[in-house]
Amino acid sequence: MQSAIRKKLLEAFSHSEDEFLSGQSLADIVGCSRTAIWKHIEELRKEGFILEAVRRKGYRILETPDSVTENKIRLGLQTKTLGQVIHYEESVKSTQKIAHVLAGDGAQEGTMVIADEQTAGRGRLMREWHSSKGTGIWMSLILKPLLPPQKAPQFTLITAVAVVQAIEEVSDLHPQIKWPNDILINGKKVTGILTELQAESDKINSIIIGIGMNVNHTQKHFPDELQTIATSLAIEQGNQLSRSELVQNILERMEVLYDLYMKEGFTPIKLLWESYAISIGKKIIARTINGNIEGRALGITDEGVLKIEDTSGVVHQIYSADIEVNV
Ligand code: BT5
Repeated sequence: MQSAIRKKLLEAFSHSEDEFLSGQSLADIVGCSRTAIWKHIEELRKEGFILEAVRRKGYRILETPDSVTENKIRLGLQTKTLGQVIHYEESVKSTQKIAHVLAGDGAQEGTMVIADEQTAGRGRLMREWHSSKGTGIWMSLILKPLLPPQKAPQFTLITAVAVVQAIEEVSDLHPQIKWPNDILINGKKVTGILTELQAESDKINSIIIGIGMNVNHTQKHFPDELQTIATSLAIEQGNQLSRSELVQNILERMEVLYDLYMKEGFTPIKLLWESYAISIGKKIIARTINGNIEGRALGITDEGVLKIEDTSGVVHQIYSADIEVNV
């Protein structure tokens, strides 16, 4: 977590676009000495930011590194709550694990943990999540909605919509959502979402939303077992994308959708979700811990639960499963 000075400095640069900002005006905006400003500028340089300094004009940012550090995400981030506290680490076992500890210690709403690499990233049911260094977005976001725990699964669907919208914003791609937590492009998984809870019987304390997105992977980055099932945005788009811009977009979209959800409930989210969903109307198999259910996916309920009609016409409500489409 960084100082209030660094936060204000990056905000000033976010608003200045290509204009120079003099050392004195930065000192005034931020409320510190020119020497302090200079020290922060040096820190940014060490992190790979290229800053031009011109006598009598001041400073401007020419280039930023392709990183997902706190400074990089902060520069230009337009949210009120989400991502206002950022914990960046170069390498962690799992951002989800750290977010759980922070949430337990009373982290404020919108706190996020992000890492350049995870060595023990995980999916649902403790499955492995492959998170190679410098290639993807490995992040966990803490939300604290005043809601009962039964509502938590809806947050996977809200997040899925935010992720699809963010990808559409920065690329020409049109991802699809496979209920409940997969984002696919051309049938291959590009993002997985993991929603976990800290709750009492009647109220949520924190929701911890893990997002794993393959961004700049080439096919070589994936291990054998993922070769045929995983893809990245770069593979599909044909060029590399800025991970930090994607993170900013995810946070901004998520903030809008979260506000909408808290004001108007799940119905508007459901409509958006359905417009991106891959499985609706199709024949699917749902593999649940209680066995497989085969039939036609009818859609989701107002609670975000999947409805499947089997061959005898019975409609099943599925709360958690892995889905196979087009069987
Ligand atoms: C998920 O689980 O899809 C949720 C993934 C959440 C990962 C994020 S990263 C940040 C945060 N910190 C964590 O430790 N986790 C979260 P699930 O639906 O269970 O899918 C897991 C399955 O996806 C695995 O069994 C593999 O088959 C496949 N898989 C693993 N790594 C992948 C990757 N990088 N891209 C595509 N598929 C992958």
